[in-house]
Amino acid sequence: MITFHNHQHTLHQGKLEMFRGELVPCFEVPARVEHVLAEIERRGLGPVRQPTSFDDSALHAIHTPRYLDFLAHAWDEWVALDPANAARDALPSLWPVRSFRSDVLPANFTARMGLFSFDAGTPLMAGTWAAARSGADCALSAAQQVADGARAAFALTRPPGHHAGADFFGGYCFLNNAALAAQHLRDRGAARVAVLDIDYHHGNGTQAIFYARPDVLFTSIHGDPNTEYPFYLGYADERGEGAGLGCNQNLPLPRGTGFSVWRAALAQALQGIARFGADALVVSLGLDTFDGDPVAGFKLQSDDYLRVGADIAAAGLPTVFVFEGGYAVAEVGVNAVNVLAGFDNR
Ligand code: SP5
Ligand code: ZN
Repeated sequence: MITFHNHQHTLHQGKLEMFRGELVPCFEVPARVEHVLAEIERRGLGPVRQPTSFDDSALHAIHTPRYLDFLAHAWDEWVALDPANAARDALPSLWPVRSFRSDVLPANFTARMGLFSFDAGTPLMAGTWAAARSGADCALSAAQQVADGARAAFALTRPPGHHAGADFFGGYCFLNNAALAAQHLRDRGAARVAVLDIDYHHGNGTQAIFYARPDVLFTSIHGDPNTEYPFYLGYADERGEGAGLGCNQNLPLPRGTGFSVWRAALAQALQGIARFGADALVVSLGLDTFDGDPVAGFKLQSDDYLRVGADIAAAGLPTVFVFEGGYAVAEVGVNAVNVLAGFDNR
């Protein structure tokens, strides 16, 4: 399988995130991608290439103009607020919840940080835009490869993407790489595309982006939002709306779930994808379902990921894999490559 590696990912390197009233070291670190890359090379998974550059129009197919404009200039505005800000990451500290206006774009930068985000766990820094923009190119390059006839391709990038919506960041995500890949497959001729999200956390951004769309199925296996991040979306009764009704499938599972139950949910998700009649598949490949993950609660073991890849391959669809979460840093390379090799070797 070919991998598109984001050579600019190290430009995004958060210092601290808010957790239970304290700023703690970021879980989403550059070493995650370095471990996956090393394992790809060690196992001889296939060629590793730099992405090609895609036009901004691909971003505009998924994200709003005012959000993209905000992201591209956020760092400069943060430093303009106070020159001392150059030494610290930008984090939002207030949000327009119900009864506040979100139609007015405030001139104040702090107000715009809150308008375009949903948590205080996602620091933004000088290189965030460059890293995320190059990550979008990786996702689009992988989708292009599959549109051109490859059986599969892997976008190895960070920051991840599935929590980012049309106009908000959060959950360590800024641009929704999986959504960009799915839309690109649509634009290059796939009539129906399925997104299978197997990150531990519900892909609220991807779900929201495609919620009213009949041409993109979103299906996700994740920790029950009643107890697990991102909490406010991901329940089983969210089935899509309007023309997209029936094109959203959530399979929440309790914290502590092990592989046999998780695998049955995967079979259910793959049945939904077959029923939908997808021509192509995008997998949001989070590895935070691993037993040893520090921010999540499922119990998958490293060997299980070989079977995950083989089960996904059995769907028989051209497939774009997009790297998402997975914070057991030392094991994330083996776990990710097990999925990809399990897919390739089926
Ligand atoms: C892409 C992705 O996986 N984003 C996940 C974002 C989760 N952020 C909040 C995690 C909550 C932190 N819990 C820390 C537990 C420390 N023992
Ligand atoms: Zn996650």
